[in-house]
Order: sequence, then C-alpha cells, then structure tokens
Amino acid sequence: MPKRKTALITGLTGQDGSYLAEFLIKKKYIVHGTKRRSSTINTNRIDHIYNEPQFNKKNLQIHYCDLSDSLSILSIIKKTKPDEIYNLAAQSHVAVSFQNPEYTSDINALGTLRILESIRQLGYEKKIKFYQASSSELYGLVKEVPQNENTPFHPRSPYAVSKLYAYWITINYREAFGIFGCNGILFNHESKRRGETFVTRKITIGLSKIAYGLQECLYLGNIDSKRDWGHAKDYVEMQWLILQQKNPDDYVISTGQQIKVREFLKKCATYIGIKLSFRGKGKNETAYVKNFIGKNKFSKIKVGQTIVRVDPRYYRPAEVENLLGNSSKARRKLSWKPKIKLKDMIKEMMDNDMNESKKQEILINHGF
Ligand code: NAP
Ligand code: G4F
Repeated sequence: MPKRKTALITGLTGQDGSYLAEFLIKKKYIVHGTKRRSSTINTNRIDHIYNEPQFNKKNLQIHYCDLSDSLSILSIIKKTKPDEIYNLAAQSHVAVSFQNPEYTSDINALGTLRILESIRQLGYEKKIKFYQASSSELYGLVKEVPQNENTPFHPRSPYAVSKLYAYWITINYREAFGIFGCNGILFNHESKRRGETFVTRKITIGLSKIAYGLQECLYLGNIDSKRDWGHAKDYVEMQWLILQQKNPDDYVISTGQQIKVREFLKKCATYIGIKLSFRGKGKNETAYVKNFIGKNKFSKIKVGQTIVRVDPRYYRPAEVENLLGNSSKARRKLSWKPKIKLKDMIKEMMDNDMNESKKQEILINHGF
C-alpha cells in the first residue's frame, strides 16, 4: 500500500479550510488542521466531518494554533511532519483590515513568514510543499482588465498590503531556500459556508430574512463594484492541483464570470421570485419590490416596499472596483476549469439561507 500523504491546513474552520479538508480526505490524505481558541464554538463548518462515516474522524486531527504564535506553529509542523501545508488562515475581511491594520498584518504577513521560517528551521525545505492563499485584492487599483500573473499589483487596503508581503515572502523562500512554495492568486469565491459579513452571503441571508419577515431592510455599501465570482469547492481543488505540479509556480484562479454587486443582489432576489428595481443615486440609492415573479409566496412583503438601502458605513476608505481574472495559465497548465456556474451557486446559497430563515420564523412565530 502506498504511504498516505499528510496535509496541514491552517484556517481549517474557515470556508476554504472546510472544503479543502473534505477534498483531501476523499483523496485519502491524513489531514491536520488548525483552529484558534474562541469563546464560542467555531467548528460549525467541519463538525459534519466527525459525523459522516465517509470522512471518518481518524482522518482529521485538529490542533489549537494562532498564527501570531511562532512556537505553536513550529511545534505543530514538527509533530505532524506534513507533506503539504496549505496556509489558509487569515484575517480575511478587507473592511475590517482598515480598523485592525496591525493585527491583520501580523497574522496575514508575519504569520506566513512564521510558517516558512519554521519549515526552514526544521530542515524541511525539501520535504514540505507550501501553498499560500494569495488574493486578487493584490491588483486593487487595477492596471489592466482582465488581470493575470503578470499584471502589476496596487493593493488598496491593509489586508491587501499584508497579502502582498505574504505573496513575496513565499517567492523569496522559494528562491532563497528552495522551498516548494506556491501562490494561488484567487479571485472571490463563495458558497453556503461563506462568512456572513462578506457581501454575497450578507445578501443571501438578508433577502431570506426579509422574505420571512425577520428583517425589514438590507443595508449595503458600494453596490457598483465588480467581482469575478466562483465557487469555493472548485477553488480548493485548484489549491491542491497547484501543489501536485513538478515545479513550484504562481497561478491566477478565476472563473471570468464578472458581475456587479447590484446584479448579484438582483439575481438572488429573482431566484426567490422578487423583481427588484432601483431608485436614487449614490448614498441615497434604494431598491424596492417592483413586482413578484409568478405567485407571491411571501405574505410579509408588498409591491413597492423598499427592502435594500445604501449605507455609507459600509463604504471602504479605498475601494477595489473592477476585478476580473484571466486564469488561462491555470487552465492550460493544470487542465482546470471551474464546474459550478454562478446561477447554481446562487441557488445553493439562497436555498440554504431561505431554509434557515424558514426554521427561525417557525421557531419565533409558532413557538416550536
Ligand atoms: P475565512 O472563512 O475567513 O477563514 C479564515 C480562517 O483563518 C478561519 O479558519 C479563521 O478562524 C482563521 N484565522 C483567522 N485569524 C487567525 C489567527 N490569528 N490564527 C489562526 N487562524 C486564524 O476565509 P476563506 O474565505 O476560507 O479564505 C481562506 C484564505 O484565502 C484566506 O487567507 C483568505 O484571505 C484567502 N482568500 C480568500 C478568498 C475568497 O474569496 N474566499 C479569495 C482570495 C484569497 P475562525 O474560524 O476562528 O475565524
Ligand atoms: O464580499 P466582500 O467583503 O469581498 P472582498 O472585499 O472582495 O474580499 C474578499 O475577496 C478577496 C478576493 O478578491 C479576498 F482576498 C478577501 O479575503 C475576501 O474574501 O466585498 C465585495 C465587494 C466590495 O467591493 C465591497 O465594497 O462588495 C462591496 N460591498 C458592498 N456592500 C460590501 C457591502 N461588502 C461587504 N462585505 N459588506 C457590504 O455591506
């Protein structure tokens, strides 16, 4: 029997960490993952791995680790001796990074250095392959559309600047010490497991709550920014493929399906049978129910009702307006193409959140 590969995932409890763990376990890896201490349970996205027999909990071991803590990083790598490390842990919220810039830099930039330096100090330069979760936020004030691996960077937030350091330190350790270090420059990817304060999930949750009368209005920031959206399940497959190549390299991962935030909002509303129309401009813009598509299923909302408002609190000090990826290198060299279409992703997210809101509504209004 060939020896099973071992992987260490930092940020196991996050959106990508959970999908990557499932993916690797199905590929017969032994997976070690890190979680950080929190006062509430933060393992919702991975709990099912312990309950579904197909995953078998022996295949997944969890270790407490914070990327601010060099010694714990070093000791976990020493103990688990992984063949592959996927560094997915991060303070990943762009807007929050403006409020917590030092913390964001410590975790995203120095955290990456701490892992690479641990690999080096342990003498594992030739043993461990390293994947760094780089971001399309690096392109920021974009120099060209679409963006590829050669497009110059212009980061626009403390988050993006921290990820720029992580991107370059990965390349530096590759060039200086021969570590098999790779960057996946990933464009936005979403799913029903996406954090609730990222715009797609905020929209799918918000619309669902409005539909069931649990919330009156959804407040958003800049609804004109454009993103290239894909599904997280497709993107974790890429993270793995990048490390299976003969030589380390950096790749843009994107679908090329670009739409504005407002279009994402409209598509989600349409999916549940609400036609939205916009009025007003800038911070005074709102969206109201123009009509219902088919039979109105929602007794709590009426035609003409305003259900979305712009709130400048959600504007960013510097915005990234136009992300569109050119992933032809990944498609050519890794023979990759995304499988999940935007409309199917919207269906998955809306079905999930409508179901959750329906359950909440029953609990609140019917007392069971
Ligand atoms: P996510 O859902 O926010 O997950 C981030 C993970 O990092 C969580 O497990 C989180 O733990 C953990 N974490 C946060 N601070 C930490 C710390 N100080 N020490 C240790 N762990 C910490 O992010 P994601 O969407 O899965 O993204 C995964 C990675 O890809 C991130 O590095 C992100 O910046 C990058 N990225 C994401 C996208 C995207 O569109 N999703 C695109 C490009 C790049 P908790 O669960 O306890 O919060
Ligand atoms: O969903 P977002 O917060 O994602 P953002 O800023 O693009 O960052 C995500 O993708 C990056 C890859 O490009 C990752 F590196 C990063 O870790 C993260 O996963 O915002 C998307 C757009 C922005 O232009 C934002 O200004 O939506 C706009 N937006 C409008 N209203 C909003 C809101 N964003 C959020 N989070 N909340 C709003 O109410």
